[in-house]
Amino acid sequence: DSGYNAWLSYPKLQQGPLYKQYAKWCGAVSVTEGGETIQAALQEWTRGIASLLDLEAVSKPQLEDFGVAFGTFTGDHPLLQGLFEDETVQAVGVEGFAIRTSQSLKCIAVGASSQAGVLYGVFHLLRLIASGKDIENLDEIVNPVNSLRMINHWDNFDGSVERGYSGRSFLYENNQFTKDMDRITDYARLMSTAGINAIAINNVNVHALETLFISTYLPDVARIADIFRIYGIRLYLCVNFAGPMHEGEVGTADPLDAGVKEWWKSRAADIYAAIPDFGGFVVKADSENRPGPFTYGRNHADGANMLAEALEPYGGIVIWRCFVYNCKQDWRDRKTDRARAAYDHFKPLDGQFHDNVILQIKNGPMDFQVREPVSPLFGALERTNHVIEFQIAQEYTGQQRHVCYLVPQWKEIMEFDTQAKGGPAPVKRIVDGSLWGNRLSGIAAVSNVGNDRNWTGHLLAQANLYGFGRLAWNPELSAEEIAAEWIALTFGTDTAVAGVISRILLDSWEIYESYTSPLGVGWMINPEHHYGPNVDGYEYSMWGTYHYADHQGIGVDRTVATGTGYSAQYMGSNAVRYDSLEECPDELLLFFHHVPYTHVLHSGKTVIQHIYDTHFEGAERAEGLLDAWGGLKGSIAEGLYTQVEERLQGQAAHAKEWRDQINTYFYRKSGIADALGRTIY
Ligand code: BDP
Repeated sequence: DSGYNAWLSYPKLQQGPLYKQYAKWCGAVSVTEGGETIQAALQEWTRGIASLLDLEAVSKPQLEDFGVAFGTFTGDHPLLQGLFEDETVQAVGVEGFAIRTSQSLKCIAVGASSQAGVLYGVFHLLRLIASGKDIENLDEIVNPVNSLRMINHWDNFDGSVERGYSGRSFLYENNQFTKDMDRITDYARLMSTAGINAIAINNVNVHALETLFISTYLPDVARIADIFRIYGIRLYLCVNFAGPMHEGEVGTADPLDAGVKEWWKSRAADIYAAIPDFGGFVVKADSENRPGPFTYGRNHADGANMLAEALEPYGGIVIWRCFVYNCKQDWRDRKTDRARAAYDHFKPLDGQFHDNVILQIKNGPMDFQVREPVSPLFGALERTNHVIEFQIAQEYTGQQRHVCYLVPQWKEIMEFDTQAKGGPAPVKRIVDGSLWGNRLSGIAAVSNVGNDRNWTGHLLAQANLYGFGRLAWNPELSAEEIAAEWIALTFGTDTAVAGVISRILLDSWEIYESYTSPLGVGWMINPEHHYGPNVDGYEYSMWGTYHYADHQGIGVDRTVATGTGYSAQYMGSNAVRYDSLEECPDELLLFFHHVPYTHVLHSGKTVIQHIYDTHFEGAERAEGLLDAWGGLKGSIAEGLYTQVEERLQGQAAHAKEWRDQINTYFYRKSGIADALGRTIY
């Protein structure tokens, strides 16, 4: 009841025709290959079947009657050899799988090119069963669309988690690595069954002791990598660009210095001796007070390429973050614009990065707000590997005290047509590498897990973690489909229960947006911890996150004629649309334009009335989420029910706080009364 098993809960299925069908096929399983990943797949299968069907899946070398068989194509399984013809084998990529029901052979077979593919395929079959799908006629080839499907931990060695909302780290405590390898194993199971194949285990802000992860603490890192490997996951580390200086060995971190290059090369040699399949480095440089190549008058390509050379002999990669901006800007200067920064820094360097460098670009130009336009770097980088970065951790979207199912937001971003290369060029086709033919590509996201028993604090935030993995695997899945999968795997197949939870999830982003910062302007949160309303929290600070509200109007002028010119970083009609007050979509109006409160939106409402209406409605709808959940009492496990109920109670109350602060602020600034005469203080 704690939620610990998450989407590996395998809720018991009801008796009935489908149950009979499953029981017929799942009573026996045949696996002939050794290897720890295959064995992990077998374990997952027997565990799943035992729980879903209350059935012991008897493992035998050869099936005598109906059963399931799985393994790699090059393994020695006679059934698999006979069942999958060459054409199928060739169509299955390195991490993909084929799954087929053969009535004549009385077998459901899962075949793959790699052991990891087998694991993905086995879980696919478990998911079909848990979701109540027919398995009599399966015939599918499934390959992941994105090659890198990555989770970034922001865990610190002291056990804290930067922007962590689910307790503390389960990787470290008191500057020591965890000894709880069972939890690491369960974590790896969760990640791989969601489709994740890469995890960076430490914070992008690398502190002094964490610089030793690539030296002193390598044996500890290797122990985690050993577990990840079983589940098809490569381990990555965040490194400090000034690493060579921290240990006092080299007096500089200049990327063109021979001593610095040597230092990184010898670190790489040590790492690969300990972890032969080490993924590579993730780097935050010259950003928010982190060291970087700028100190030495070098650029980001110099910095990234130097590290790339060190990793190249081993097939390692450098993931270099584009979250680079001036966090000490003068707030009185209306021409400086943080939104411009990533493009201004990295577009001129396009084509200068080595083949084993990937740029990691946050989905929007600012910082994971509830609403932002898509980063204009997508589409603009023609000759550089890059991935998109999402934030599963709900830093700005309710910190896992509010429910905010982010898959719809990510979907919208992935579908955005950048118009690159003459278009259509949706972000999903850029990050999967197909538009520009990138060798390396994919999706990364900041993790939302911690040592809370249910991993994510808010039970419903598990849907974001699962959903991220699934979307990275296949961006064509809809937010509804992903929610349905997660609900079935977590709560079972009761359609009434599923209907309620699905509605809560699917409405939640819109609801959260409606009672927080309006019309794409963002922020309005308390400085530092970023929770709760504070309209002017960052207004006169140096972080570059402004709304410019005065008694006449609000919004950031990012137009070409009178503003920061940010709108011109987009291509084609996107640039025109965002730049134009008439055409700019309502939900992004205040991101691009400074307007009077009386400006009329496409919706027909004035800006001020929109603010009032959405905030009244939002708080009411937050209350409605609690009511909806209340209807599930008695239909789902008590422990799961109460933990969500508590969070939804908190959300409903907090939404009112948001409503009142935002509405009051703008009522006082504008002096314009609510057209519906509701009380605003
Ligand atoms: C911001 C967080 C900060 C991170 C930074 C980053 O507030 O804690 O270090 O992003 O992505 O959202 O590097």
